[in-house]
Amino acid sequence: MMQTACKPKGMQTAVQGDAAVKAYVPPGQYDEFYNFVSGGFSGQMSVYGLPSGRLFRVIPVFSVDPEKGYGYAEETKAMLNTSHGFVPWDDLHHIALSTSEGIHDGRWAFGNGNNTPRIARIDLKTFRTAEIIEIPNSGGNHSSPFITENSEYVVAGTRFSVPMGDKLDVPINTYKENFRGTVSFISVDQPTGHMKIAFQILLPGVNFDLARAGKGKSHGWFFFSCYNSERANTLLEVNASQKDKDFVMAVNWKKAEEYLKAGKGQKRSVKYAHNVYDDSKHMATSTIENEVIVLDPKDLPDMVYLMPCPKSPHGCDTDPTGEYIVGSGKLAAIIPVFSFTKIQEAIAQKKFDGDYEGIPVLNYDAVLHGEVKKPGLGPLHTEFDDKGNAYTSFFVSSEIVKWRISDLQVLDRVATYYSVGHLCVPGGPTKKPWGKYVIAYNKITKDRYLPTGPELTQSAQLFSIDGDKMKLLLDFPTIGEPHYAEAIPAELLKKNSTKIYKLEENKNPYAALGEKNAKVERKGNEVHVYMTSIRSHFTPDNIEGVKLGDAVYFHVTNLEQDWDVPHGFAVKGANNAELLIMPGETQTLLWKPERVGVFPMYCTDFCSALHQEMQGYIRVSPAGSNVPITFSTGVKREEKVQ
Ligand code: RUQ
Ligand code: CUA
Repeated sequence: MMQTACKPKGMQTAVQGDAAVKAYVPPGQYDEFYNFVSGGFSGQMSVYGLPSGRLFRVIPVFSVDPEKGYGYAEETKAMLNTSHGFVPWDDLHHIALSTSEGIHDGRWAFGNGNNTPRIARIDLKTFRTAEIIEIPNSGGNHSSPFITENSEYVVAGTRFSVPMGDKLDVPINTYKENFRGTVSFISVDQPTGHMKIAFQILLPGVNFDLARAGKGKSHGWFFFSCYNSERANTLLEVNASQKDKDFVMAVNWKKAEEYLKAGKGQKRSVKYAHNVYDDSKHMATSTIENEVIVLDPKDLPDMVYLMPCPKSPHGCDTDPTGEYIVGSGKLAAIIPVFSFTKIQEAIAQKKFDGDYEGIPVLNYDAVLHGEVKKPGLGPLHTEFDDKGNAYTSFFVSSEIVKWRISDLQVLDRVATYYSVGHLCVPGGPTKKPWGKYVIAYNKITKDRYLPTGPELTQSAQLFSIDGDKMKLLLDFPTIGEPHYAEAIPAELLKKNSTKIYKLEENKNPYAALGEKNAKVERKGNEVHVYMTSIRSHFTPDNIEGVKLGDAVYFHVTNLEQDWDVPHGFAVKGANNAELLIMPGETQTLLWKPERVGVFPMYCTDFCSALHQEMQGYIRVSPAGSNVPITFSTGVKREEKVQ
């Protein structure tokens, strides 16, 4: 059997038969699935339709987005606050869609910020970021976010181990003594979704890579892949690849909950931000928290176990039944599959091969269901269908390999172009895979698209999995570098989608709920413009009395109560962004004019036939001038004109 995937000759012909029909969604018709795709180093999450691959929306999460004013509008700035101050960028790798009883429920999507460790919750009614919580005692929040069966917790594991507590200024080469890892269990309040760090588990200084919750029979357990068990602090490419086996870590989080209840946790002082967006105030608030509770498995037995796993495991995936846990060693030539039942037996019978830093190591053979032999090179991630099959991505050999969980037989393989990272089967990480497709998110695009200079588009590929053989249906470009993605039936979301924000529910303190309430007020050197927008004018659209040195706050309320009628707002020389204001919403742009003159402002979203008429002027006079504040639209409401 072909081991390394050579590129087939004439790969353009790799698409056969009815592929075009299967991926074609005629104009005006809806896609079958929403596909939530992480944006990698763009820091955002993007939403595509499947099977068409059409892009619907980029949801700003960890990075500012001038297109929507996210991170620029005064109301949204607090979303990007951290213990390091305002951080306008991050690296989003993984998506976790909320589940109830292990099945997608369509409430929220979670995403991780790797660089300045954070977890975000996106509300799937509004497709907006609703909450961001920073993770203390963490560095490179990669093993994150992964979700338990009923969305009780989203879990975040640190990639980098770091010094913590009060011993922070230590030589890097004291890694082995001073660096530790943590995994954090963040509770999710039902039904509001509000997040809270319930507890952290303190762990040896290895790197955590990925994770999955148990489900079904393994509900109450969590599995993490760990590499760098060598605990190297330099040249990891060599020094963290010394050992034949690293670990998959099994955490009994129900046990952790018992310890927590029994008061066995230690309070640690830390500093992290917790940011919440309020949909009625249309405004985010940021709170700095000062404490977490840490559980140490050295003192608290029966909570954490390690299982040897060949060569630097990356993906760690549990099948829909919860019985099987698949480890994927990036440098391994087999795929080990662990059995939850055997793990429980091995624990009961104490089949340990010693310990690692005080944590019991289970005997490899005792917990192994079996190994998939000769699957390919560089296994990374595994997804599942509803028929007992698994699909594993192979980075080095650029292929997807389908294999059967029961007898570990390889059933099919298909080439990807090129170097596939994550895979997505709709519902693949849940108890109920929706099946039908597998999508490959590739790291390299090479010659698949028209060249666009040194950087080529990022790329996804859609394959059908409803027959015996996987078939390539479609290539589609993606935003940022896609890592993990999830897909959910459109039916589960589309009926709940928010169409407008109700004006009568708008509690923004700067809202003008009607043109009569529009006004301009001076408070010292702040000028507050309470402005409204409706097709096709602003109230007010002529403003005078602003002076150099003033800070002008445009609080714009969109009075529309119709779906899909946002208005935009921009003013010449503003050195931040536009606003894009949804129907019924209020958003604020801060403008500090730096010269005297009359400055145009206009609506940036083509809202009506007279959109191009939706404009106005604001006059800026020299500092110390005595031009009074006046404002108007059409008829002057204040008589005195300079
Ligand atoms: S990762 S390509 Cu950042 Cu999820 Cu495996
Ligand atoms: Cu409002 Cu264009």
